[in-house]
Amino acid sequence: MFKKILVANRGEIAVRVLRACREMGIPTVAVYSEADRMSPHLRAADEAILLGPAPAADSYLHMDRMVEAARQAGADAVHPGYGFLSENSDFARRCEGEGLVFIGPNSRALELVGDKVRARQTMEKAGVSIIPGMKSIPRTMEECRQAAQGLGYPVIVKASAGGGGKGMRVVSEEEGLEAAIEAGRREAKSAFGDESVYIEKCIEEPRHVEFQVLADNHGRMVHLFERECSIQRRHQKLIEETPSPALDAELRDRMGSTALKVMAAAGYTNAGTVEFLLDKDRRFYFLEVNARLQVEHPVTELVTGIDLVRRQILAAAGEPLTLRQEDLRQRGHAIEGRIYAEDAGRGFLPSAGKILFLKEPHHPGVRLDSGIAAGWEVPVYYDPILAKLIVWAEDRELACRRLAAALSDYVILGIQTTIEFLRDVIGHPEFRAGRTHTGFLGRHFSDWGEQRGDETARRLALAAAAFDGMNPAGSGRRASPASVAARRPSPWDSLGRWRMGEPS
Ligand code: MV4
Repeated sequence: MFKKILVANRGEIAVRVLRACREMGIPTVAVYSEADRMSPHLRAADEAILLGPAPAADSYLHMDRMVEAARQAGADAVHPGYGFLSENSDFARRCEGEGLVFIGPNSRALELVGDKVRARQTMEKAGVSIIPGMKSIPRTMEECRQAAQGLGYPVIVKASAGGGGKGMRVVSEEEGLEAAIEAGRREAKSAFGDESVYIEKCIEEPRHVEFQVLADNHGRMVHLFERECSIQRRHQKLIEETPSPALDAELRDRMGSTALKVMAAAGYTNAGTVEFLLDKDRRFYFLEVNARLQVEHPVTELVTGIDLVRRQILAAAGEPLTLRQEDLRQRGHAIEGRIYAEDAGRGFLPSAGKILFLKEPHHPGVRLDSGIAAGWEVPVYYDPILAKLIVWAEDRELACRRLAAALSDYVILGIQTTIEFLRDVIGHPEFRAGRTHTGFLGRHFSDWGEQRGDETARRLALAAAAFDGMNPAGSGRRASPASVAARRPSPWDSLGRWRMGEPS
């Protein structure tokens, strides 16, 4: 087993990975930027090394500094988490060259799945159904016009180096095609340094269903079923669940087998996810491979009982996979809500600042993966995810209720978060009915902020009063949160009960 693991990340995912290492008895080293000197992830590690200034390019994305930190600490493996360097094949190769084990897929597989057009070619050859579209990068506009006409509008322009929706444009008629291709090229060039774009048939209002795969270095592979991730806003996921309300045993079986076929064709190792689009007629298409541990991995852990980070570490150390597909089961239902430092009532504007007060929910069947603490300042430099609230229950309805209850008992003062927005989504009748698709939030929640204008002002006033009342250095007017809550009902009732010494 590894002598020491460097966790090349920050926030909740660094905490998550560091905890898995601790359970396994593996010493750890955390890294941090100047903006993260006080960050909670440092306390989850045995030691910590400063990478550099706050901007990610000077710290969490800086390969030389990362490798140097590993050398300095005497680490022999690196866990990249998600984002930052996690899907960078140059970094994976660099680690391989420095005698550091990259806890993720091998660099060849990383490279293949990072190139969308190459991945499509590979998957088609392997007999996997891909979205109808171009099989190579077009050279002329005429080629694009022909292809789009053949596919039928609407079509979608995608960046070959892309992913996550960058450089992507929907085109509803020929008139807009040329402009969309030009715009897509420019965006792809600036985002990925590669202006290659291609055209696919647009699948309308699809569901996003992905399959978790685990593979060892010896050709063994299993899938750990699906996650439904259709509740997104501008390619930022907000809620994920498993099982998907859209699958039955037969479809799940076919999609799972296809996911394994995809990963085998890519020569994939370690943990990864195969994304599919599922259309209204239950046809599914390969979309892309996410070559990392994903943000939403905990829902899979809760229904399968498998610790994915532990399995990643074992696989990277060369251990053979001991799981057998026929032994794996989905038990009950899990849902995750993502807590971002964003003002959902104002177009999800980032909301950085100090966390003045924090009360976390402790319900049965609740897991909280968090990277924050009271008194800590949320930096403006990084992805705004603060924490993930994940619940498990016997069935979907109970899981929804449990998540709603836990969200009601989750209080973060000082910054705006997505907590209330999540509670409203969970409570929506269409969500409860399982009728989710990638257009769900746009259809049902695009005016949420306007309805909530007064509510936000009221909440700010309550937050200020509550904080002043409990701060010994406050104004001394003693507007205790309990009295505030007594005059004004929810959402502070939970906080009020807690302050009165009655755990909620
Ligand atoms: C699509 C699509 C419809 N048709 N491709 C968005 C991110 C990138 N991973 C691929 N995406 C899409 N590709 C075709 N041919 C719709 C989306 C899409 C989407 C996909 C997954 C999850 C959420 C989404 C939200 C909007 C659009």
